[in-house]
Amino acid sequence: MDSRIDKVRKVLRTEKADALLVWNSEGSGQPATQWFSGFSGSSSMLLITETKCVLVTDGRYTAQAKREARGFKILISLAQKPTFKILSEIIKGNNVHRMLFDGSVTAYALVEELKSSVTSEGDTSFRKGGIKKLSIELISRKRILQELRVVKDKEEIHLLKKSAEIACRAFTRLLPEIHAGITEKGIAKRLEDLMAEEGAEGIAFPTIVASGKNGALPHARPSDKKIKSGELVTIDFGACFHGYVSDMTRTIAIGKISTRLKKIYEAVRKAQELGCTKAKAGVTGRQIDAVCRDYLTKQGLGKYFAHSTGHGIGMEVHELPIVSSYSDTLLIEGSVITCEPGVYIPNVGGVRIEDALVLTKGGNTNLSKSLSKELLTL
Ligand SMILES: [Mn+2]
Repeated sequence: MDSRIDKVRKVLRTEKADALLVWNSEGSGQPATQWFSGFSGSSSMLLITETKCVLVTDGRYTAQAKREARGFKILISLAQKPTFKILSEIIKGNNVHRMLFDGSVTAYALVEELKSSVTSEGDTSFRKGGIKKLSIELISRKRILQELRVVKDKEEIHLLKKSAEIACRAFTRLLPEIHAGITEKGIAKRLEDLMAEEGAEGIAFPTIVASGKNGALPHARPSDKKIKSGELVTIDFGACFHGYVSDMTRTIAIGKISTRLKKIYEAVRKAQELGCTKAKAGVTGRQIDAVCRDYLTKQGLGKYFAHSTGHGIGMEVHELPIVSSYSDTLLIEGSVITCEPGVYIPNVGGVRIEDALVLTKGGNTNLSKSLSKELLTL
């Protein structure tokens, strides 16, 4: 955890700021809080300065915070002493004048409350020190919490691998159970149960199962529709393991499918493989997106590929880096991204294939390589 705190302090120096505030309000900001401190509770306030690490939470989490957030000073908010009051005292006691927060995960209402609370006149704790009003500047650095997590360390890569392996094993067990006549919802439910059996502590996101024409909706919700022979079924799923998520997609055929669907499948498979081959440290998201998109365009399918090629993944399903046609940032070794081109044709169906890749200097490690991408007919 120390190197993570060091990263924050480096940012504080560049930004000439005295503290980073992470507000974890029933989940928002939670992954960052856990990443910095180890604390996995749903509600807390974390403040990191050049010399101190403080975690404020409530009575529900006293024991848990002490156990998980080693290296952090734990303070418990009470009705008589709410979090804002504790924060005001820390700010005052540590000469915090410029405080960073991540505007992309911190509620506007909270920032307003914070402003009025920490700068309010007449606060007794300030009067004692002879200060009537605190002058504090709140600076939003959008996505700073994800930026800090963009390069994964060894332990994180290990957990992402485990999370992917759980999902892969569950899918492998699911396949023999799939046949015409079962519903999309039934498949989704079974896959989620299998992931739990394989060791997932939860699902990364609600499983997508889209069959036949439903496959034309990239993020279709599983329905009561029964899958039929001649259809493609797209299954997009992931597990959560020790706070780290997996995300993968396979499209399978039920019985004999049309030549057109087969051609679409092969085009997506080839595009996805081109993307996987391109992905490595030193290239941009735009370059990976371009190889997939250009290939599909050449096949006359470009206009049916209506989303970006991938996204970063870690403690959140969608995090930095960006893997799309508008990202010119060079990808860094140790980042983990997905590669998931797809084709969605209204009233016909769709195909998506997705793997998560750990970027290395010369290439990448595919976290879902145990799942074949050859068209599987069940
Ligand atoms: Mn994805």
